[in-house]
Amino acid sequence: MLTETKLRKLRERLLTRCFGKHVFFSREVGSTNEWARELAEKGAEEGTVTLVQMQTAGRGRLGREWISPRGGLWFSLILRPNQKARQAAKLVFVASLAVAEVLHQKYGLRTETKWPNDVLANGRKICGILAEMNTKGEYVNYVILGVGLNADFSVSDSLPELLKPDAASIESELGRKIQLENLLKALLEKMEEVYYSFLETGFPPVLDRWKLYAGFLGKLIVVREQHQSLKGVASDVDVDGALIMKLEDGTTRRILVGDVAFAKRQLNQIE
Ligand code: BT5
Repeated sequence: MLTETKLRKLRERLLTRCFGKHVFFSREVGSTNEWARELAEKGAEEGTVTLVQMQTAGRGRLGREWISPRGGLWFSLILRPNQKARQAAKLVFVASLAVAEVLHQKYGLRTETKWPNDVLANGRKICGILAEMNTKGEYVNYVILGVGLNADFSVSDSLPELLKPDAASIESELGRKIQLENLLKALLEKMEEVYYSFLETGFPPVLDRWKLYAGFLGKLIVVREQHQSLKGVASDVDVDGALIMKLEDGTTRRILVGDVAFAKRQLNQIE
């Protein structure tokens, strides 16, 4: 379990320029994204992290709930990229790529990125990312990048019945506990490396790396938008971060906001 002492030691070993140099830690808060937003409003600098043992009001996208029992890695990162909002919206890919790479490289998990904000392990959701933004005109004031990673708890003991079939945790996949502070260290280092690559060389190289993990590409999926569902093949993610879908009638659709689920039946006629 994460403790103040372990985090103090972690800060001495952390190989980053600014990510995690300031870590605000608590046993329990409502949402680390909300806590980070309050700090950002007071001027907290880029790289500041809020981290907790458990959340009582963890949130997902579109007002959904994020279940955050003890043993998970629940944290948020404050970023202040000097960018337009449209570009900064792609930061969710930076975080999901970092998580997919770290879980694969450090623990050998078969990870996948799933558009727009999920990381899967062995086909089930192990991590969700919530990016929230505050803007000044066209430009970003700050971005809060929230990472919810099911780590040191067992899915069957700690998540509600409804979520169990589609959720994974590191403990359930590996059959053992890990050192959460070492995972946090690896994640902050990877996230910073990918973030600077994004700032210096732009989104396309990050997207190419992200696509190496994008197991949903080429598969038959159902996308739920606000008012409708679309079925078709996920053919690509473009340089704006939009999902490109080839529908059953042969037309192509570009989707900016939605949820992807895998369709049960694979259609041969869609190439
Ligand atoms: C997400 O939303 O996947 C973003 C989750 C971000 C959580 C982090 S934790 C740290 C930071 N502070 C916060 O308050 N939030 C961020 P979305 O794509 O909307 O997925 C939400 C859906 O995932 C829910 O409706 C459930 O179906 C499912 N879900 C909830 N908790 C889960 C869990 N622990 N593991 C797997 N699936 C879960």
